[in-house]
Amino acid sequence: MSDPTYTPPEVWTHDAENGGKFANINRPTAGAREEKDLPVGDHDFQLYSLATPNGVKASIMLEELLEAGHSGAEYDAWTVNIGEGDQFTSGFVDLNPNSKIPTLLDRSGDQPVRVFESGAILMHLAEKFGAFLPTDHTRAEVLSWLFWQVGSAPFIGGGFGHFYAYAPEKYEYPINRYSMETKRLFDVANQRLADNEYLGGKDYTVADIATFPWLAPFVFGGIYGEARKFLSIHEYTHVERWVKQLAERPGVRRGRIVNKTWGEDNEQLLERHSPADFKGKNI
Ligand SMILES: N[C@@H](CCC(=O)N[C@@H](CS)C(=O)NCC(=O)O)C(=O)O
Repeated sequence: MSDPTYTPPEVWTHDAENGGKFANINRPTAGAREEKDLPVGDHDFQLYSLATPNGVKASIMLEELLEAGHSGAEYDAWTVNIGEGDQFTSGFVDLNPNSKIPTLLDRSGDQPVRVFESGAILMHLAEKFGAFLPTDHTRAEVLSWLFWQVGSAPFIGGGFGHFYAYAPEKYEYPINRYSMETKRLFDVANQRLADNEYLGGKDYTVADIATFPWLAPFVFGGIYGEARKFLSIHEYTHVERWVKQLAERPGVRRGRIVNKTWGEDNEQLLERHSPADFKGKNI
């Protein structure tokens, strides 16, 4: 049991036995814990990821680029099992000192380039291929929504999801705080999508690619237990319209299962190296 009268000590120390879902991998330090290289395939783009909401932003973007005819966006996608600590190998940390998926290695230019942070990956690919990020006066609006998403995801995942679904006990205060914030964020998107087909305006952009993976699981259910009901997600009808519309896109359908290691067999794709890997999958 947690102590409701807890008074923080003068200096915080790490308690590895706190019982939280990720207590075994969480530590207050950065850096590699194990010497191990990453696998590398044939394509210019190497994606190291897992099909979490942050992870599929990158695979959806790559599949959307391919769908739009940018054949140079062919990529190898490798599963990083974050529950087993793959993000703390020396190879991964060399690409991402923050030890989080998704992480991209771009070998298409003179020098290999590492890109970490999902928002940076989306911008890097959008600029490289000249797609899904306008260059006219609407660019700032799209970037505003992209950064809104990246900045607000921790309140939904690390805040609401953690305390509602993952914490070892239910604590009323953080659940109230992050439920309110998650609903407020849904309302922001709902009001925007009431008057606009897409978050950035009239075109589908990186802002939609970043936001869809976080909002869709609440609309369809299947994230954080009964969160859909608990947060009355059915109230956000414009978000629901937009989620259902985007879920039909072939690039979204493929990207969502890349590096998926759970669910039905025909909805998992542990590694992706070519379009043929989707054969027989339920997409
Ligand atoms: N701000 C980062 C967040 C990425 C992130 O939180 N990734 C999670 C999975 S969704 C992760 O790798 N967690 C592993 C860990 O915390 O050790 C981004 O947008 O790329």
